[in-house]
Amino acid sequence: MKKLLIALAALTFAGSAYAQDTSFASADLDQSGDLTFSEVIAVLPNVTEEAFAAADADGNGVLSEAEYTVLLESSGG
Ligand SMILES: [Ca+2]
Ligand SMILES: [Ca+2]
Repeated sequence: MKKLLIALAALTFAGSAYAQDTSFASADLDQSGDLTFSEVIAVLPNVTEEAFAAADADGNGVLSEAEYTVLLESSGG
């Protein structure tokens, strides 16, 4: 029974680590109002440079909140 509780606690811990805050505000570390590639991969490590460039609709090299929202949706949340 004790082993089961430890396993459950470990699962709960893994679950909270997975549920990372990917909101625009928390991703924008320097609060510049847009996200650089390094800011994006800090919260979404699976995003490639290609995916970042594809989400950058106006091609200015950074993602606005609207562009980031599109990226979040296309990367499956
Ligand atoms: Ca920023
Ligand atoms: Ca942009």
